[in-house]
Amino acid sequence: MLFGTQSHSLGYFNAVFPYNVKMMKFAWDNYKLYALGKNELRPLTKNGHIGNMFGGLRGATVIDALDTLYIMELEEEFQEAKKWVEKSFDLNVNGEASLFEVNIRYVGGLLAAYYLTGEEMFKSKALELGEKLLPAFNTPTGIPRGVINLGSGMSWSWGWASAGSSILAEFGTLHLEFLHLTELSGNPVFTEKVMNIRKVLNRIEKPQGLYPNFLSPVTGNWVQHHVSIGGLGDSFYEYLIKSWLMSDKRDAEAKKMYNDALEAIEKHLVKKSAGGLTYIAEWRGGILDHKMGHLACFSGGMIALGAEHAGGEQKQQYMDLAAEITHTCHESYSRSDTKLGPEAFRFDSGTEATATRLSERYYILRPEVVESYLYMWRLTHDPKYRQWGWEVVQALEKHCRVEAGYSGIRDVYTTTPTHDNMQQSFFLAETLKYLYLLFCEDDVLSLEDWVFNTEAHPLPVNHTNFKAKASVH
Ligand code: DMJ
Repeated sequence: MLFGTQSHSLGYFNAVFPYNVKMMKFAWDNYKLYALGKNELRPLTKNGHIGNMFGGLRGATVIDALDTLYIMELEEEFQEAKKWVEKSFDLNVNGEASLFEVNIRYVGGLLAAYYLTGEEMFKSKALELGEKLLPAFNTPTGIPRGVINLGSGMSWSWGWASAGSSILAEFGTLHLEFLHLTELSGNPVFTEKVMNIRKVLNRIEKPQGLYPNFLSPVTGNWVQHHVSIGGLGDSFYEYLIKSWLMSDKRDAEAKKMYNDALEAIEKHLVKKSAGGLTYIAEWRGGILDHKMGHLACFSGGMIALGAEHAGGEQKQQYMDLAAEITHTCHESYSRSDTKLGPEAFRFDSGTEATATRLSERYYILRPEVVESYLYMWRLTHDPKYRQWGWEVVQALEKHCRVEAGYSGIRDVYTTTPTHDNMQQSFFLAETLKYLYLLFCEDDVLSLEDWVFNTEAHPLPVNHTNFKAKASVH
């Protein structure tokens, strides 16, 4: 166990370190006080939010917070969360769940809690939940549908997804967790399901080498040619490079798919603005949309992580690209009045790294920009990444902290923002965890031994075999 046996040696900014822990405690204490057992806290009205993504499952914030509480050594709070999972987390539910969200938050959170603590209870709940996701794969191609009823096993596609299609970022973001489910259960079915997804993707022709975001689970053909490294596409690319890393660099197929995809992205989507900012545009049937979503800002970190393992000149080329994209994402923050970034920013009609539409000015406590700061810090040790992380901490305290927790804001371009009354569970899983790790020594959840799933839940690298109980260091 971590508690009581060690203390983290502090890095560069000693002051920030305990500060981040206090932020986590504040977020957790208020969730516990007003919303324990609901999925998320509404910090203005001081009540809980259930939402419609988790199919009747409750406690998204508890499961998402477990590993962050643990690594921050908030022992009492970790025990409270653990007790809730043990006594109150009910898996016998009925309702429409997002396969993707349940996998990344609940399965990922439970697996990470198991690997960090060795507590069997987390493992058995992860396996039980994993089993409930399997019927979503009963389609002609084996590409899962996006929505599943966890009680009946019925599954269907999102109403908004064109022509009954499945979403690349959703069916492409199961691999890490499903490999661990097989490892822990001895049941090959989980690995078979995700390897089949890979087979379908390898077989199908890619326009200009790019992966469109919508695929039919019936025919196995692309439904629409919209390509994005932001929403709808994002974590598919992330899971390719992380699958290779998690396999201790043995899964050569994943590495090749990642390299090929990144090459196509670089060729067709990476652009430079008149003001010299590098960004990744979206692609609609060959036409570029000069827009980057906040979600796309994870890519600085991903490209740096991949560059680390690229050979020769490519390593520097990708490291430069990663640094430029992270810089652009930082600009999207520093050009706002709150120093927090908008949901999407554009590079057209004289605009650079700024939201132009009212509907894109909000910030919902998302982690992607600080996620890239963490990877860039770990891989370059350029102190500016810690400085930028500290700016985010200050901005969160100033604009998002309210009496009973942290809230998203509706407009990053005003210093008197309106709050959206929602403390997202990923704020505790990701934003606060990445900010904390940014100020830790590199051996706390080292990048050699752990990969973070897309909700920042750490999963161990398969150095020899997964069974060896992992330790945080
Ligand atoms: C999280 O649930 C995950 O990071 C996911 O990959 C994207 N959306 C949110 C955070 O913004």
